[in-house]
Amino acid sequence: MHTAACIFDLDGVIVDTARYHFLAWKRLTDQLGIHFTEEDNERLKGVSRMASLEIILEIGNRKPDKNLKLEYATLKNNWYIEYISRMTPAEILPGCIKFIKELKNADIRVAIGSASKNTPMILDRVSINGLFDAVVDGNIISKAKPNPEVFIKAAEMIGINPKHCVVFEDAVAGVQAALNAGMMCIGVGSPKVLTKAHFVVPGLNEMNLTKLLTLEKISGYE
Ligand code: B16
Ligand code: MG
Repeated sequence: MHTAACIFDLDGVIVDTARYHFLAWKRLTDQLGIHFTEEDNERLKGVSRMASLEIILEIGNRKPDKNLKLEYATLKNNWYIEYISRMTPAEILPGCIKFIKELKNADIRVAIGSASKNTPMILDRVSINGLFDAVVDGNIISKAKPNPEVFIKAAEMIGINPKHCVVFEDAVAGVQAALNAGMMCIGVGSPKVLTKAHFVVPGLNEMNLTKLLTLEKISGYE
């Protein structure tokens, strides 16, 4: 096989929005008197908004009712939107556009597979909404990563068999989702964290087409 499509997670792979998620959650936890650290924030990567809130409430040993939970999630999201609405194209992570353009020139389809409901706004703020053949995000899917729905849906939308897709992911739950979809997965971040990924690179600036094809060969996915 020759890779026919690459599916990119958004937060942590294309843009570094993890710090904005942290700032917004931190504002909420400070208000609630819950001790929440950057280390705790690592557990929220790739996890949906409501599931993230559940983790935070567990850390703080709080059990609010459903309505209060929705109120907390809305508060956090409003603060998050305040931060991301100020994002600029300069915040696209290094090497990302160059690699995606190289893939497109080689006739490889590119898609977004993100848990975030704020994906359209982020793509718009950093001016890359026209770059992808398909965008699958938290507004379309109902099952959060590690469920493979987000990546399977992306493959479906671009008309490519999942086994010919490669996923780029920065979160443990996202790597597992890619594997559950039967796709090759290249982790973006630390190999100590993304232990289940087929390969791990520190960032997309370390990727190019030749390297992708070489990794594909080694993995046995070719
Ligand atoms: P929202 P990804 C994920 O995006 C983030 O990693 C995760 O921290 C966040 O909770 C989730 O999106 C939901 O985001 O509140 O904007 O809908 O990494 O899958 O692109
Ligand atoms: Mg991510």
